[in-house]
Amino acid sequence: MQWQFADKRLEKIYDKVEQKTRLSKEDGLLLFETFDLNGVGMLANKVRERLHGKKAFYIYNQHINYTNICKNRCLFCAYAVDKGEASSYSWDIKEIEKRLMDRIDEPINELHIVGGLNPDLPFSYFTDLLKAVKKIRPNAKIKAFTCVEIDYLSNLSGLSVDETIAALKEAGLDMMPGGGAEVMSERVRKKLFPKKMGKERWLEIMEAVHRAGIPSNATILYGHIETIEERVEHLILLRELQDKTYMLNKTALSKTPFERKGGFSAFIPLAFHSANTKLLHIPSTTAFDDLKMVAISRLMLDNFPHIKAYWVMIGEKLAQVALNYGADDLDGTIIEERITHTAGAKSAKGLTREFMEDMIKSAGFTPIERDSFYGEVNVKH
Ligand code: V47
Ligand code: SF4
Repeated sequence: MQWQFADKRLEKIYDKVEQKTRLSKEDGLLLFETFDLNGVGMLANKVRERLHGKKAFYIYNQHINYTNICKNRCLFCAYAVDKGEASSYSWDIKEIEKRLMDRIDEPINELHIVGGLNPDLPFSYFTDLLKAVKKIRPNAKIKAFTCVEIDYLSNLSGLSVDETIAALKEAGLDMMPGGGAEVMSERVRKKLFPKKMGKERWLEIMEAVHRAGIPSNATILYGHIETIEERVEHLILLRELQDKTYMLNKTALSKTPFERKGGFSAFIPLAFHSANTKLLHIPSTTAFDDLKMVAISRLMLDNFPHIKAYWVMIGEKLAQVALNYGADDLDGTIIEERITHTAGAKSAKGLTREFMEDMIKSAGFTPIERDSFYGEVNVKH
């Protein structure tokens, strides 16, 4: 029997989901406009179950935010400071080695490494950093640097974008996180992150990254001044790039457990947190908005294998609920997250593997510990 939608307009989207037809911009707008959250969630869950059944993924990871000095100073960012400010820091390679060694007994599978744009760091710092991490953790994958950092490093080194990516890959870069695109709207960029690259450059660099055989994630920063239309346009731009890199990388990137269809692996909606930013007047996102963002991402991004509910941003409890609204991944155990916690996130600093597994099981899903490429690890049969 067909689901009884509170908002009958969703019936035509149900038919499209059933027939695996791509949703249009108008469909995306309707999904954001409707108050029928459970209807939207049911549709997203249908897609989620088709792709992953009852599996829910997480990873045992460690974040390394190597410096908080950043010359961009985006208005939404609480993490970045100017050089000389009391809270500024920049870790040298020895400090990073120490932080890795402090946790060497833990079964960490992925190092997530990002930082600000600190003019004092030479290009060699970045290749040395990757090599040092690989030496200490040869079996873990390195997911590092956003397109913003790649663009910066290309300018710093005088290398082309392709050469920069090749040099970083050679030094140990395995994958890139999402981040940096924020919301692909020139209107929003001018107001909130005027010093950061625009959407054309972000898409151009991401395409080059995928062409080089390096997979990445993608994100959206939502819940500030963006419109619903800008959110939908952002999702469509990502979907189009995913189609394009599939064509480019048919052989290189499709041989993964889930037959990845392009360079993008997961999409992560990031809920804006205003504490300690210049946008303090903007209220937090609501649970309604957070769940809808997850669900609509699942529905619009039909060519993305994974949607993450990032518990650091929306809290452990809502992330668990989001598993029924289209999300199939809860990201990682993470012990030390700085970017969102500086902006006032109330979530825990880190979760144990047991907590993560219990959270997934009690929502009716099967926990799967994964590696960076969604290969299953520590499988207990
Ligand atoms: O690009 C900055 C966001 C991003 C705030 O790929 C903020 O697996 C909320 O990209 N409130 C970096 N968000 C984080 C990121 C990420 C996180 C987790 C997993 C992955 C992945 C990627 O953090 C930035 C920006 O969009 N951000 N300030 C803030 N006040
Ligand atoms: Fe710098 Fe990134 Fe923060 Fe912008 S979001 S100020 S680029 S660290």
